[in-house]
Amino acid sequence: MNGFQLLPGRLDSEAQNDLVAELDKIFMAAPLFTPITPGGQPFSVRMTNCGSLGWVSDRAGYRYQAHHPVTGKTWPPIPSALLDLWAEHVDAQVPPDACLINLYGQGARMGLHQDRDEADFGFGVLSVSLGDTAVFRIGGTVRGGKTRSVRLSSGDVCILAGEDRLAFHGIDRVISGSSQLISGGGRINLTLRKAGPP
Ligand code: MD6
Ligand code: FE
Repeated sequence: MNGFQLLPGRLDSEAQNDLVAELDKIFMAAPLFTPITPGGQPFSVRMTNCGSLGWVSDRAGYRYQAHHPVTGKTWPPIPSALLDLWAEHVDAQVPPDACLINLYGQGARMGLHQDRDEADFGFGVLSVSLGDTAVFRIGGTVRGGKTRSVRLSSGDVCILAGEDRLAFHGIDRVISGSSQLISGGGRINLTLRKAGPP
């Protein structure tokens, strides 16, 4: 499996609601926090993680770590429905060890970036979108190259693998009011990764 793969409507509304219920429990165990870039700017999204490793960012840099930066506790486990998605679409032998959870409230976006803090780029990154539709932008592996825009709606799954594993990508904006899934509105993006060394 290679490149950028979009699976529109991969999760039906029942599966989406079940995931939101799981996420409500995760947010209690691992509260959302606002990360800071190494340069000191706050992100517009709030984040948390599940899995044995979680992605964090602060003045010291971007990294994966086993503990929540505020509570100091280990992250809660990855819901089994997400493990099943990974096994079906990314790797049936090696499970993901990290799931980054991003919450987009009013006006939140995500600048163009590469996901490159993982030990082995041979594993793809699988993303699940929930709630309001996002305008996703994806380009090539060189910053400043040609990009295209793709809408990610609630229940869509996309995968960056193979030649697109290090493609630049980001979220230009979220279309508020486009979904009723999340109470209070907004969008949640989950990205499953194999972050740690073998
Ligand atoms: C988002 N997604 O959808 C941001 N990363 O909110 C990502 O940054 C992303 O969609 C790696 C692979 C797929 C993604
Ligand atoms: Fe990313």
